[in-house]
Amino acid sequence: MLDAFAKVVSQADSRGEFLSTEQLDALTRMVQDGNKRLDTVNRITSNASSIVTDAARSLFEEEPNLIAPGGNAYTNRRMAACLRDMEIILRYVTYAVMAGDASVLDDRCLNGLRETYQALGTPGSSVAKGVQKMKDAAIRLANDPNNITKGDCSQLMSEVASYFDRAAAAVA
Ligand code: PEB
Repeated sequence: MLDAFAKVVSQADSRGEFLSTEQLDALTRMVQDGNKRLDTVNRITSNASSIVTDAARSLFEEEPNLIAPGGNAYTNRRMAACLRDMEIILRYVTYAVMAGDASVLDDRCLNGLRETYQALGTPGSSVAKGVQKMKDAAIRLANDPNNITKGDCSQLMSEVASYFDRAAAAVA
């Protein structure tokens, strides 16, 4: 598990070189925008349960077969497992945003997830759709200009989006 700082250190060390100006500049920008990152993680974290349940409701509206008898989220046990999975994925996305690096998400959450869903007979494409719905809600929340110092968050928002896209692509 790496963060943006450890990542460049390890890359430079593997070449036996000092940190490059480009690497230093990128990290400087990350530090300068640090409050935006912390606010984003805070907003997503403190709204996690509604992000999960709203996305799940919307998914089941679009794919009612999932909650019909015989569906992959039918019975309370499977429904609970489904909501839990979405929460786990969202939690690892917030870790990746905090770290500024996808490796925690890759190593601890996404690695082998597709195979797990295949073995369980859980439709990965539906999980991916749920993840995309969480992405839309998370970006809407994080990018809300109300009650916060206004600034350009476009780069950070595309980074946040990329972690959700990565999770969706890993299971679709
Ligand atoms: C991944 N999910 C399930 C299981 C595992 C995971 C390992 C099997 C064990 C169990 O049931 O607890 N666990 C989960 C995860 C990590 C982890 C992400 C990462 C660290 O450790 N069903 C649907 C939807 C979807 C869904 C499409 C969006 O209809 C999920 C939610 N996951 C789902 C369901 C089960 C499951 C298990 C329903 C139970 C499957 C079953 O027992 O039939």
